[in-house]
Amino acid sequence: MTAACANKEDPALVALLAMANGGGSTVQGEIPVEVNISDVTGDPSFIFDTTRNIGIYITVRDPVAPASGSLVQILETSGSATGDVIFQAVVSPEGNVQGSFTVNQTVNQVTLRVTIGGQLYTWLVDISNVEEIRRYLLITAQIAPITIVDSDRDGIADENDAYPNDATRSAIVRLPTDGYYTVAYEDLFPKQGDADFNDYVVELRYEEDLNAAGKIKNIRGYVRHIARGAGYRHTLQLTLPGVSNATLAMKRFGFDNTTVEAESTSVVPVFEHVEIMPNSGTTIQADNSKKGQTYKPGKRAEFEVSLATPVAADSLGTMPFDLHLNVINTGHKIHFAGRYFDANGKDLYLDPAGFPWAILVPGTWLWPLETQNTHIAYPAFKTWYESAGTASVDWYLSPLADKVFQR
Ligand SMILES: [Ca+2]
Ligand SMILES: [Ca+2]
Repeated sequence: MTAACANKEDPALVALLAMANGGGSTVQGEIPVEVNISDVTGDPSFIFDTTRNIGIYITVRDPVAPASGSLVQILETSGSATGDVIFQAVVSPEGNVQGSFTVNQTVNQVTLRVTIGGQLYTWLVDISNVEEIRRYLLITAQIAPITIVDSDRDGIADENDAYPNDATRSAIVRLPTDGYYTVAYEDLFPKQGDADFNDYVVELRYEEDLNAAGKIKNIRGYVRHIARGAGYRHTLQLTLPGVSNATLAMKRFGFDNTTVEAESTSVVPVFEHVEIMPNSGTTIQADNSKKGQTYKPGKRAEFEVSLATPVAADSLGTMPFDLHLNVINTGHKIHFAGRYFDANGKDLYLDPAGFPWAILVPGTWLWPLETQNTHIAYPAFKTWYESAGTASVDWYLSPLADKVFQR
């Protein structure tokens, strides 16, 4: 953490304490809880990230003991009443939960929901500039033991367990929570590209299965090749750092979207440079990057990685993990920035002007037409990166219609 870190004031605290004393309706229980908030804020270095990972450290205790069995959840509400669970874990015997979750940079607020002794407590958490949510919840009364229905005895009640009969998994986290990410590469690395970000484009979403401790047990990926505005040929590869002996189930579909062309299951001793999409000369029927061209979707793949040992989400990095382009013609691999550095600490995947060769954009992004620089096609793009990601955070939603490929 940087020296600039500071505790973040949270108006929800005041509201909570008021409600714990009998007012309001958010606290749906009778168990009084005191909250110590020490969220960590900071100013993370900007590397063109449109998502971020936020750490979560929660301790739940009653006056005499850790409050074992308490369930901690993070929900991305986005205005909906219930919201999507983006993190879930039961506290350890010591009363602790430690983990992380991923949100788009445009998300400024999440819901922290803690179930203590069968009672539900919710807090809205302002996550602007927050890198870690750190909260100490002290229950100021004795809790009467309650019985929960937990068929697989993983500590997560059936009603909150996405896999009520599988003790190795308890939650499904969808990334993004709605729709897809668009992942786009410039393929001339190490030469600077023309920044049209249409050389190789896929749409992608992941699903993570979390175990009761909030660690990732399985990862499913859904990928479709959607543009190739380039002369080169490529394959798409995935590295999951530190993951060994995982089981990979891969299914590849034809252009009709439904015919299974290949299916395999294998144990991957070291999960490095695992091929997700084969030669790009075989996976798309049109380059989908010229003005007036009709969009023709390419082939897609679905895969599931079952980890031999669950891992903490932050060990895999930000979205889209280490998904990288292998350029067949040049022999170069092109990674997202922020992952590989030389001996002097210089990022190997930022060009001399500080630009990456790979970007991830939430949603169905319209990539620039051939030779149309992203700066021109997206007028707010420059504002975004010149402000180190603090202004025009949703720059990708406002293209100039005649400068981007219309799908
Ligand atoms: Ca369970
Ligand atoms: Ca379960």
